[in-house]
Amino acid sequence: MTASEHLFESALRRIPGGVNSPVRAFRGVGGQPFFTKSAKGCRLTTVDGQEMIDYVGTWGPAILGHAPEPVVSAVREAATHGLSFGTPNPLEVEMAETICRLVPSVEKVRMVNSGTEATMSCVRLARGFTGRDKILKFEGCYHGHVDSLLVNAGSGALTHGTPDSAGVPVALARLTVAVPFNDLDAVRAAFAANPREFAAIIVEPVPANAGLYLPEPGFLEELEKLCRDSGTLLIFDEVMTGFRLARGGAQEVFGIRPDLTALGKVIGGGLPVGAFGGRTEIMGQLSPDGPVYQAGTLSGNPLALAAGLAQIRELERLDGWARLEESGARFETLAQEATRGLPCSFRRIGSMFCLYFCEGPVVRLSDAMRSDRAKFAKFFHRCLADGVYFAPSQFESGFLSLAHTDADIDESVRVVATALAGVF
Ligand code: KE4
Repeated sequence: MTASEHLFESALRRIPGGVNSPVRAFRGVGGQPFFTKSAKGCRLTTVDGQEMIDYVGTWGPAILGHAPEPVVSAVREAATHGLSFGTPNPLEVEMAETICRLVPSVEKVRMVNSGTEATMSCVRLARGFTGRDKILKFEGCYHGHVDSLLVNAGSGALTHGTPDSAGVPVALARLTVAVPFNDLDAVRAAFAANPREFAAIIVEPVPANAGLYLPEPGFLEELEKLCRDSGTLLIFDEVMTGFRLARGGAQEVFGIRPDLTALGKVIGGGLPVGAFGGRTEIMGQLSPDGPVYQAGTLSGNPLALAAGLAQIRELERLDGWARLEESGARFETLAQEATRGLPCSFRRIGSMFCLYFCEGPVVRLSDAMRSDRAKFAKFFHRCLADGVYFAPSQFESGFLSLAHTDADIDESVRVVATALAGVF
């Protein structure tokens, strides 16, 4: 029995599914998860000493690679001054000013401790600000395990084939309308059927929890217009894309100014952080100024903010976004060569990518669901055996980091090509 197998056997006795987050259980690909002993740069090392090139990057935060020196030393330094104060601290001001500088649609921002808290707070705030109850979301978009948003969700909710979660009251789920992404007719029909009843549209501007697909030209702009014309708020869930696709995230790439934005992952540098923010008049509804309550013991935690600020500082110093685009383009060129003529399709934006095991365009969930999950699982395990770790589900995105060198990328695609030869 390997050390990972022994640990998993113990984990199963005390942790549901042996994991603290469902997608880690490998249910989407079969087999058992490995246990990580350490992570540095673009590599993970398992408790059994296996080293692998990592394209999950702890689901997005490790944009500089794992344990980057500037982030580690910032956390170490912060820890010498205390771990948590429960009072305002200077880093909160610096982080708020940094987020507002980088994401101009965010005029005021509040820190929380996860992406789920960020989107949950955006929804409650939108309902409080508009006085409306209904939410429009898109099939396959995942916004964390928020009751109102676990309807036709993506990510782990998809992997387990239960798009709607048990435990979510039907009465609450009924307030959430889910339509296909990139389907403006469906959006317009939903608005017509619920005139001036939507508090908000919440959307992943680049859906990356059903693999990865892109907004078609004009789609996001039309959502912005529909919201403006109906007094509905536009919420961009940039927990994954924020500070990754560009300095100012997807909203900078696509030139959209949402009313509220949910953030996370990169701004925590690997420590638990989320954030939500937007127009001053909306954020002014938040307690203690306004009637919408939201709170958190560890919100603005000094270690998490020290990590996030160090990570953002390093990204700006290196102009990391330009370098990530270069690495992404290299990876894409090589991956397209490796998949040429095969019934699969590779797509990428910036440092995010996905290899679907189906042919033809993928522009919404129903397309992604055509993917051959058995073939994906075979591909995943062949790559893993050869030292390349992709997300253990067809319905996730892959991530490049600044720690992935050209040699790492070239080696990875060689492994991909060999794995594909064994699948087809
Ligand atoms: P967290 O609560 O997991 O920090 O963030 C939820 C969330 C919100 N919005 C988007 C767009 C997200 O991608 C996420 C979380 N992403 C998943 C990966 N698909 C986290 C991995 C997991 O659930 O273990």
